[in-house]
Amino acid sequence: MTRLKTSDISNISSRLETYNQELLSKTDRSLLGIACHACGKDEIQISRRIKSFCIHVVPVTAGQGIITDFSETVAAILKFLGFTALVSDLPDVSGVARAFENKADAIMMADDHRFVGLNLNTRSVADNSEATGRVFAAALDLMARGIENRKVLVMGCGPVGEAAAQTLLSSGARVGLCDSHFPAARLLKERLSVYPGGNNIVIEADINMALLNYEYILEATPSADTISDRLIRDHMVIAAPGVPSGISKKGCQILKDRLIHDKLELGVAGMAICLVL
Ligand code: 2YH
Repeated sequence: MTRLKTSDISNISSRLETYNQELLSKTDRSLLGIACHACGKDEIQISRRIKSFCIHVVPVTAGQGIITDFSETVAAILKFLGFTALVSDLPDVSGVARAFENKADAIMMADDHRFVGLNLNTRSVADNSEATGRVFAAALDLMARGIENRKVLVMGCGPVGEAAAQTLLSSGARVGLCDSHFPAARLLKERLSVYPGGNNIVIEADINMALLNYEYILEATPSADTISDRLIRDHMVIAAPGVPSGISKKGCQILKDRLIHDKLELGVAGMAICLVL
C-alpha cells in the first residue's frame, strides 16, 4: 500500500478549481458530479444536503505518524465540494471524542493501513480504496460516454482494482484482469464471479500483449511505468488511480484529455458523497 508523501499532495488545495475544470472538459462532470455518478446519487439533491453536513478530519499519529498537509488537504477538498469541514485541532482519540461532542455528522481519518470516513449518525463506513476504485470506474464510464459492452483492462487486483472491476462489471463492461502476481488476478476473478456481470471476466496473463487489445484501461497498480509510452495508442482512454502513476510524464502528454489521474481528490470526493444519506 502506498503511503502518500507531502510532495504528492502539497499542490492539491491551490489547484482544485483548475482540476475541476479539467474534469469538466474530460467527462462533462465536475468533481462533485463524478462522485455522485459513482454513488448513484442525484447531484442536485446532494448539493442541497452537503452544506449542512459537517465533517471533522482527525489527524492520526499512530504508525508512521502525521503527513504534513494531509488532513488540511482532505478538508480543502471537502470544502471545495461544499461541505462544512474542519481539521480537528486534537489528534487521535481526543479528536474523535471532540467530533462526537461537537455533533459532527462524520469523521475522516487515516492510519498507515486504512483511510476511512465514518458517518456518526448512520454508522456507515466509506473506505478510501473502495471509493477510489468506484469513482475512477465512474470517471472512465463518463469518458467513454458509456462503458456498457466495452472491453476494459483492469491493471492491479488490489482493493482499488477490485472495487473498480466490480463497478465496471455492474455497468455492463467486459473486464480483463491483470496483476504482476498472477494468483491475485485468479482469486479476484473468483470473488467477482458471484456479482452482476461476473461472467464477463477474463484474465490477461501478459500485460503488454493485453495493452494492444484494449482501448479502455483502469490502472490501479502501486507501480510506476506500467504502461510504457510506446504502447499508448490513439484511442486509448485511461483512468489511473494508482500511486505512483503507471504513466510517465511523456505518456500523460500523449494522452492529454484521455487520461484522468489524481492522488486524493476523486477518492475523497467518492468517500464523502457515500457518507451523505
Ligand atoms: O496514506 C495512507 C495510507 N497508505 C492509507 C491509504 C488508504 N488508501 N495514510 C495516510 C496517513 C495519514 C496520517 N496518519 C495523518 O496525517 O493523519
